[in-house]
Amino acid sequence: MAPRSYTFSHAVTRRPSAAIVDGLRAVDLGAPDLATFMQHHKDYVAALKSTGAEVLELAELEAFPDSVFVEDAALCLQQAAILMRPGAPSRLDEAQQMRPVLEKIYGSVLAIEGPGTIEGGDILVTEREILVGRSERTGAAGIAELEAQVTPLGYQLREVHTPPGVLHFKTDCSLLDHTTILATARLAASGCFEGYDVIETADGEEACANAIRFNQIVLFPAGFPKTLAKLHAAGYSVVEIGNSEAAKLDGGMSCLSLRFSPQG
Ligand code: CIR
Repeated sequence: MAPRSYTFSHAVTRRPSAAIVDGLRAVDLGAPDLATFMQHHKDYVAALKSTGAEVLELAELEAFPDSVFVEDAALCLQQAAILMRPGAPSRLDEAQQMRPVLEKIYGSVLAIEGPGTIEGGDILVTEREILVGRSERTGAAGIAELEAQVTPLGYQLREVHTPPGVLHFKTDCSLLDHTTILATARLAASGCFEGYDVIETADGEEACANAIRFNQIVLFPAGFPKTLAKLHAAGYSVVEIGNSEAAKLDGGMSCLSLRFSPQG
């Protein structure tokens, strides 16, 4: 059977809007450039499509500066899509913007009702479990609500910790295959990947830990040669995508899509 954690028939993306200059960021490294962001986004969508997947490209949403980062608004599993409840107040209603899109695909959707919060960037689905990192955006109540929704679907959820000062759990890690995770040394040192094989990002290249395995390829941010060499040496087929503009808003490869193979 095809691995459900990295085999996808579909993806959803949303075009960046001019409002990205108002996107949230931990450190101000300057405003992202829309034209460059759009080019990177185009390359990203083309890479997803190159695997044979169907990509639904949603129109930009000026009212939500961070809405290009669609991953935070929902968790898409084979059997169900679950709308998240983002912890950033300016992003809370992004989940409702995603509702009609996912209802059309899945027929109906589940939702985190609150009061807790949880963002997709803190959720790593592997072949054997769902890891959720507690963070500034994702708290115990949100995680408990998600657990109550995914347990009946046959998933095991494990709560872990996003490192302090790191936006999301997946800022620091990615799934590469059934048993292999790409992670920063600081996250791997927490012991949360016991039982997995870990490829650590090279020293000074922590910012490339957020990649995605999507069907036969790994989408990986451009500009991290030492870690790229490690992935090549391990036999992965890597496609580099420019990420300079998304990175100014603490975004990376996973944030830019929802990935799924819905099964009715
Ligand atoms: C935010 O702070 O919410 C956005 N500027 C970045 C979101 C990145 N999303 C992700 O890691 N899943």
